[in-house]
Amino acid sequence: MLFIKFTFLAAVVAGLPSSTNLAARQGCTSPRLRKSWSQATVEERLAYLEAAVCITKKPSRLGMHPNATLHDDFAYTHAMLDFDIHQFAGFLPWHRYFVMVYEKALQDCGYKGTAMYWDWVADSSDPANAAVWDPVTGFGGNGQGTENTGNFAGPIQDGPFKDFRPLYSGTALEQHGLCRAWSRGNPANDDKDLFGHRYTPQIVAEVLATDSSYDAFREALEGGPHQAVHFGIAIGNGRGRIGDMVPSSSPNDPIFFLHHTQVDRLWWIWQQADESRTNAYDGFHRLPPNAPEGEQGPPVTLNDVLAMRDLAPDAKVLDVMDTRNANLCYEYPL
Ligand SMILES: *[C@@H]1O[C@H](CO)[C@@H](O)[C@H](O)[C@H]1NC(C)=O
Ligand SMILES: [Cu+2]
Repeated sequence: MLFIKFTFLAAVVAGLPSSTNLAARQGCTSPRLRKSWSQATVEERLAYLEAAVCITKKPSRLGMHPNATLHDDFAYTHAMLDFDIHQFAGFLPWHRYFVMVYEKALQDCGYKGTAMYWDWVADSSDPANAAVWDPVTGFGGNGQGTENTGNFAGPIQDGPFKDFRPLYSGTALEQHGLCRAWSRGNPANDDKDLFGHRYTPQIVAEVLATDSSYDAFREALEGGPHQAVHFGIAIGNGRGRIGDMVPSSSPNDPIFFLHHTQVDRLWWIWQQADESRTNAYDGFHRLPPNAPEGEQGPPVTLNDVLAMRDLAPDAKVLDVMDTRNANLCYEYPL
């Protein structure tokens, strides 16, 4: 406990002093506002969707397989790095950078706006009827049936991604129709309804109230509401076949990026609560699964690398801590 406290302080002290934060902000005079999907205009939503479809048709940057598109690159990179980007401190900065890389890809497809978020907290009492699932101004709805074989079941039936066929399941080749299996797909699971009961305003307020350390907040968010949304969209009927939002190739489903922009927003809100949280970063690296039980990896630092393989240049944790710096330069509505 004492050690955790110490590394928390050390991480804060090792961070740039706030005068340096101010200098880094000089290249960002008018940060762009990332909107909630349901608050955006129809024109803004359609422009986003058009660019998101464009990404599913562009050639791959990685060149892993002749069938791969740029969208597949996102799923593959995320799946390759699975162990290095989840269940430890690096989860939040890595996904912040990943959303940024996707936002740039949208803009390369002619989109003039920013990443948008699905505010699943606001929709938690009735997630199945959220605006994000609209067949025309959204991402289409639930999958149906068990048509796909292999790991997936329930290809989606409507929306702009109806004909999109993601190439990967994890890092394995398994081209399939994009699948969703909402948790209420099973009559026995009706009470779960996309697991909305696990990301209510009360639950998320408790997560945001975590003030013991950065990593305690990260764990509460990642293992709580973040995970519940993935499962709610794709854990389905519990017969061993699932939708795309659950395996490590979860970026297969374009809704992934709205989900993770919301996760990023919650971290941003947590950071806003106290100036010292801008560079608050602590916790430990993971050790490989075969490491002796109870052993921890080395402490994380703000100089840790955020790897993007061949999708985009690597970054450092410090590069993405402050969304008001010149690289990121965005905000959320408070
Ligand atoms: C690649 O696409 C072709 C044409 O759609 C398809 O027949 C083939 O099975 C795909 N390959 C893989 C590995 O999915
Ligand atoms: Cu992830």
